[in-house]
Amino acid sequence: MALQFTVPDMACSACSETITKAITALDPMAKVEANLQTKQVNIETQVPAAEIRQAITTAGYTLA
Ligand SMILES: [Cu+2]
Repeated sequence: MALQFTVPDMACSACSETITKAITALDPMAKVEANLQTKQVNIETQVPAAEIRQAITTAGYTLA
């Protein structure tokens, strides 16, 4: 399942790293692409969107 989220407070590569790790902690097989310019995070995962959202929020980021 391909998910796409916008994370406006993802400002630098440390942010995208943190977000990527939060997602891969849930699903080690997940493919995560975070774009700092567009603030978009594209995720290919089997984990339900609600859980991915939760992980990003718990990591300290806000979803648009
Ligand atoms: Cu940052």
